[in-house]
Amino acid sequence: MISLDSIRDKVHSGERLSFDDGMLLYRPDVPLHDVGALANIVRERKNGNVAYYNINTHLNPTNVCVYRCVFCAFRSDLRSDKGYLMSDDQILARGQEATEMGATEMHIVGGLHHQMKYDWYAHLIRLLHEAFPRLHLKAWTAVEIDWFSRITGKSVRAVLEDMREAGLNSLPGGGAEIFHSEVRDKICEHKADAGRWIEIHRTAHGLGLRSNATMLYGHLENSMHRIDHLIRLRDLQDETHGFQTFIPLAFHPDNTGLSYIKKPSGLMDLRTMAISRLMLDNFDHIKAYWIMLGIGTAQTALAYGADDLDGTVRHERIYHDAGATTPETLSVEEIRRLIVEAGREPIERDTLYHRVERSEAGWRTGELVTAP
Ligand code: V47
Repeated sequence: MISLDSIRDKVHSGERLSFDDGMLLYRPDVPLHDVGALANIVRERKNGNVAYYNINTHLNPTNVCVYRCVFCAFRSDLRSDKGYLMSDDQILARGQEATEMGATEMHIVGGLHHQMKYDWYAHLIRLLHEAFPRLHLKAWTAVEIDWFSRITGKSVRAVLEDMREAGLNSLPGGGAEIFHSEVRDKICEHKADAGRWIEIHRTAHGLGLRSNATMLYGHLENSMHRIDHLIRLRDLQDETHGFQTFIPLAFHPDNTGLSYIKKPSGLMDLRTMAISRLMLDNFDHIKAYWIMLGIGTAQTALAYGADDLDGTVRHERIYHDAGATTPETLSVEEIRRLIVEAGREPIERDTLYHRVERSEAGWRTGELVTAP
């Protein structure tokens, strides 16, 4: 018989939680504090007293998109006043700004602009890589890789190889949304389905590219869909060990096709963070993306299973178009203060979780950060 006690025993002995365990943890009569305390045990076991951050920036080269995901406030039609497409000069200026502020990573995702050819997407990776070779380019979700494969007829593997040759270093975790077709068919029926998303990450991992994974929650899904999503990710991680970080993403309803839905509560955010930490026993890192959670909840999440706050960010549009009220950037001092206040030791990492060491001369990456 499953109970909180049987789950507690499993966590203490390092035994994997089942689908039914995950479902029980979502039950409202199971105290959030207990779920958080269990997640904190796993976080501590994997990452000690450390919490990570990086210095990064976002680039969304266009918001014009062929898809109409109902949860998205960022996309635009070509002829809308809101639609934009960045020029090479604008893109290079962003790289310059990132380099001047000491960023180690640029997170690049955007719309699928039907008039832009595959070559443009590869070109902008090359442009940035050649001009700023030290900037890690974490670019293109699996949905974008799928689109490139569709418009060229190339295999996913060939697209990933082209992009890597152009300068791509890893894949972000977006586009996963909710895998279960009961929900996916309602929120983003046109784009890459669950099987395709997973196949693309499997292929990337097979090529030695690391990636992240996300889950968009707080819209039409229920706890069964969320636990199903986590277990599909866990299964792939067992196979490839290519995921670095899992990022639960809270739905922001403003300006979307689901604006009648209320944003998930802080309690739901913390419960999902904790359950993610507990279910994904083979992921090293769980990220509390402060842009989306809000600063207070992200800081609290460091006691509910999260060991990473993402970075300084800057130029984020996807969440701000959907009503996020967080600032567009945080300084390194602010991020470090949030971590210290939460009782953790702040460590700057690069995208691949090497420690970053800074001096007057600039920055260099040190050893791989591993569990103590
Ligand atoms: O795939 C879109 C989500 C994702 C909304 O890999 C929305 O390090 C909430 O994946 N409300 C993109 N969410 C962001 C993303 C991400 C973020 C931070 C770090 C990393 C990483 C990846 O944002 C999309 C979608 O799931 N999204 N619209 C919205 N209205």
